[in-house]
Amino acid sequence: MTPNTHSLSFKLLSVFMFALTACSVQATHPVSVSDGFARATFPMAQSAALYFTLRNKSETPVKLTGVNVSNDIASDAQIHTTEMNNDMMRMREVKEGIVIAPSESLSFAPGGYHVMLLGLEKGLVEGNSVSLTLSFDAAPDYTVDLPIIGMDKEASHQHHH
Ligand SMILES: [Cu+2]
Repeated sequence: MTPNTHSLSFKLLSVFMFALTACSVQATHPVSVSDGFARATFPMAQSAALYFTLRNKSETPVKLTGVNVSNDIASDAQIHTTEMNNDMMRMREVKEGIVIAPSESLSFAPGGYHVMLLGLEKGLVEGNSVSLTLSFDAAPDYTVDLPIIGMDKEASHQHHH
């Protein structure tokens, strides 16, 4: 190893160590999460939807394999997609996961992909937040806090499961 490459790798190592100690794993994670939110629900609501945008910053595909919330928020969290089926909007659980291509974004938004919370312990209250953990095939888990914003009164379509 020449002195030059040695000092370069030492620098890279220092940067890596700094990232590890100064921040959490999120700084070096191949996926970033932005624009996340949940809608407030009625107090007795059984389900709620979470939305966010994922971006794969790496040069290899990354697959979102699962989602999880703590049991004191909901008994289950699932990846859902919304499909038109004979003029009916239907939601389907995406058990196979979703691949995000390199440098691509994946939006979870009303009318499309969303994370569905099932068996809500209590309604989601505006101003609070939901801690959601995302799991990937080739990257560590990523936990993100999603703010709960006001109910969407006009577009409020109830989810039936
Ligand atoms: Cu759903």
